[in-house]
Amino acid sequence: MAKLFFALPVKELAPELIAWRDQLPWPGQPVPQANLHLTLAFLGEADELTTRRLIAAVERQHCPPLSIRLDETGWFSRAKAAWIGPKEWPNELTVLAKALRRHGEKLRLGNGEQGYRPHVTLSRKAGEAPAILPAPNFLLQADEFCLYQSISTPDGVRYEPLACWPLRARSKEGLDNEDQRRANP
Ligand code: 2AM
Repeated sequence: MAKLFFALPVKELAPELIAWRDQLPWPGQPVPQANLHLTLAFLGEADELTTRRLIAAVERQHCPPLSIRLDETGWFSRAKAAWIGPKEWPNELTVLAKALRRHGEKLRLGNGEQGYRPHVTLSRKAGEAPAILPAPNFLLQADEFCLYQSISTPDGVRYEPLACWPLRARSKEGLDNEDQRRANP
């Protein structure tokens, strides 16, 4: 069984986020740079066949590239996670997150949570909210999303991408092909 989730990688921005966090009195245990991501949907444990079905189902998921301004910090008191996230975000991000959650639900995956609050967790086991002034201002430009497997190791958790899909605007050609596929499945 694999523990799965969908997320936007934050590869290019990660070093800047880490440098910013590390010069602040940020609460909790820092998340390592390689583990930073913006979660889209949490799926939980899935067997191999279900994972393959999930990947096949997501193949035709469309979403344009996303620009997400990370301009506020927050804290999930129950999860004890301190994060950076957007005050406002493109509707396409919510639509993508919900669609991916739905793909999981159709395969009986997920945790039943309905809301979506985009964030990048910067520390765990945080006993308090980060009190950060002035407000941050980073731009996350996402051009792909990935399905990750969470792997526990003696050195901590590691997230391995199992599959990634580009975020791109629908081309006229793509639409035509898709219309054709629908007409002649
Ligand atoms: P988060 O900490 O950024 O919110 C892999 O475990 C990722 O899935 C975690 O980074 C976490 O994202 C999210 N996650 C883990 N357990 C979860 C749960 N029970 N409900 C929702 N998201 C969860």
